[in-house]
Amino acid sequence: MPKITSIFLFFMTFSLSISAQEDLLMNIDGRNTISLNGTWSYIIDPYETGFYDYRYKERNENDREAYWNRPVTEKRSDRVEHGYGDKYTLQVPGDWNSQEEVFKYYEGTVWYQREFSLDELPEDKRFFLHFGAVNYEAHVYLNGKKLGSHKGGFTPFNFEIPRLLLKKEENFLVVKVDNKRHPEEIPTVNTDWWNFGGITRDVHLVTLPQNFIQQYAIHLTPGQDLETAKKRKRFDISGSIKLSGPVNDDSFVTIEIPEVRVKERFEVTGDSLAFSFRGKGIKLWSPEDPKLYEVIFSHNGEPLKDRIGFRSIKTEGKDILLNGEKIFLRGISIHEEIPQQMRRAHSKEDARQLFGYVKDLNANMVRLAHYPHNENMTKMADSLGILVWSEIPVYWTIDFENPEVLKKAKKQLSEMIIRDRNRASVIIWSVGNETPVSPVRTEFMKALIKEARELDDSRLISAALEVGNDNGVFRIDDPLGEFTDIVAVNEYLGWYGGLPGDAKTAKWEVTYNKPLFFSETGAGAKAGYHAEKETRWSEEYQEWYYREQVEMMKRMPNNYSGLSPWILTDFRSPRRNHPDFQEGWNRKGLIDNEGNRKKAFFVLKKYYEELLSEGI
Ligand code: GCB
Repeated sequence: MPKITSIFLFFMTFSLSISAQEDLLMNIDGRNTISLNGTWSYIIDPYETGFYDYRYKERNENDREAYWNRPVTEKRSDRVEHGYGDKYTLQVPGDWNSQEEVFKYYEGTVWYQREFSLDELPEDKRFFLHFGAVNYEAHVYLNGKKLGSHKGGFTPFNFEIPRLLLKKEENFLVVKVDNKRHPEEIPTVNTDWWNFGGITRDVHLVTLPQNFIQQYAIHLTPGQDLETAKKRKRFDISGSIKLSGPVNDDSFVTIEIPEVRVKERFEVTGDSLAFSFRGKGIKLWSPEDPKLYEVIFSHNGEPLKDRIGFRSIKTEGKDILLNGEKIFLRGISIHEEIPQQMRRAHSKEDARQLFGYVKDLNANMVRLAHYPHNENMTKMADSLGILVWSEIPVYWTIDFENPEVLKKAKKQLSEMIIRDRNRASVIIWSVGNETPVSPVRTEFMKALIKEARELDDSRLISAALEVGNDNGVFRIDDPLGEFTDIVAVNEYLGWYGGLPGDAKTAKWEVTYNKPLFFSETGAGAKAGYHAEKETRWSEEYQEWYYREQVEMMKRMPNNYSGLSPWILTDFRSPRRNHPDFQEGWNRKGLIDNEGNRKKAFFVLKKYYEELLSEGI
C-alpha cells in the first residue's frame, strides 16, 4: 500500500475511535486482557505546562514539550524540560493522595506514564484500553496520539487503539489526570468527602475479535406471574445484547446456563438483539441463598462468561418485594474508603474488609454512597447475598439549570447501569442525594429517572431526599417522591438540630403511598472519648442517638421498609475541622479509622439481630 494511503487510513480509524467512546465494554473480567496495573511514573503539573504552551494554547500533537510525547534528546544541545523516570512513581490502581505526602491535599493535574509490550499483535484483533475509573478528568495518549478523554470520577470508560498505532514493543502510554473541582461538574465543588485523585481503579488492555459482544443485560422478565413461576420452577428470562457493530446475515448469539441445561440460540440482525426464553429449574437469588449461575454468551464462537443471579425486585404499595416476598432492608451506608490507610478502596481485599464489618453488623444491605463504587464491591455483594443501593454523585447543589450538566449526569448514570445491571445484588439505582427542592431540580431529576428506567426496567429507582421539621412533625413531601419507587430520606434529628431525646416525640408523615427508607441517620463520636451521654463527640452521645433512633424507627408508620444509617466507618472530609474531635475526619462512623467499633455499633447490631430473629 502506498504510504500516503496508509496514513490516510490511519487518521480515518483514529477519528472513528474518538467518536466510539460511548461504546462501553462491560464484564472486563470475562474478556481477554492484559493488566496495566502496577508502577507508573508521574509528573505533578499544577500549571498544566505539559498541556498548554506559554501562551496558554493547547500544545500541538508533536510538540516535544507536550507531556504525552516521549522526551528525547538527539544532540547534547537539545533542550527538554520534562521526563518520566523511576524517581517519581505511583501505584495503579490507587489514589495519589495516600501515596506521597506531596499529594495529600493536591487537586490538579498529574501525568501518569508507563510502557508496555505485547507478546503478539494478531492482525485480526481489535485492541482497547479500559479504565475502571479515573478521578476526575482523563486524557489518554498512546505513542504520542490522543485516544480520547473522559470525565466522571467513578465510572468506567474505554478507547479503541487504532491498529497502526499499536506496536509490539515500547508502547508509550500517558494519562493526564485532573481532579480539580468545578461548579459545572458532577459532583460539583461542594461535597463532604475527600477528593481522592488519580487512576483509582484497574487499567486493562483488552483484545477482542472484529465483531464482539459489547454489552448484555439478562434478568427475570419483570411483570411475570412470579407465584406460578416459583411453583413450576419455570421463569421467564429476558434481556438484550449489543454487538460492537452490525453483522452479516446468518449470525447467531447463544446463551447457555449449563447448570440448568439452558442453551438458546438467537439470530441477530443489525447490531443488537432482544431475547427471551424460559429457564427451568432456576433457584432464585436471595440474601439467604445468593445462588449464582455461570451464564455463557457466545458470538462467532467467542464465549463471554459471567456469574449471574436471578431475582425479582419491585414495590407493591408500601412494601418492597424481593422474589415476591416482603423484605426489610437492614442497611448501612459506606464510602469507598479504607480509613486505616486514608485511601480509596479498590481491591477484592478491600471489599472483603468492608463487607466483613457489614456482616458483623447483621446487615443485609449497603448503600454505596455517593457514587458508584468499584466492581469488586458489587460482585462480592452478589456472592455474599448483600443487597445494594448504587448512586451517582448528583449531590447537593449541582448546576441544575445547565443542560450540559444534565448530559454529564446521564452519562455517569448510564455508565453505572451498563456496568452493573447484571448484578443481582443491586436492587436500587439512586439518582442523587439531598438535592435542594425547586422546579428545575425536580425536572432534572425526573429526566434522570426516565433515563434509568429506559436503561433498566428491572430495578427500583430512588434518591435520598431531605425532610422538613415542622415543630416536631417530619413531613416527607418533596415533589420528587412522586417519581421514585422508594421514598428515601436523610434525617439527623438530635445531631443537626435538637438532642437525641427529641426523637421520642417526633411524628412522621409521608405524602406518598410508597415504601419509606431512611437512607441516612447518624451522629459523630470520637472513638475512645467517653463522657456523660449529653456530651457531644463522646461515644455515649452517639450511642444515645442510636438508641433513640431505633426506638423511633420501631414506631414508624407501616410503610417503613428499612434504613442505612450514616455510616460504617469514619471517613476523610476537608469539611470537618474540629481540632480535637475531627482533624479532617467525618466522625459519624460506627467504626473508627483504626477499625475499633464504637458503642453505637452494638446498638445497631442488636437492633438488626432482633429484626433477624423476628424473621424480618
Ligand atoms: C448528609 C450527606 C452526607 C454527609 C452527612 C453528614 O446528609 O448526605 O454526605 O456526610 O450528611 O455527615 O453531615
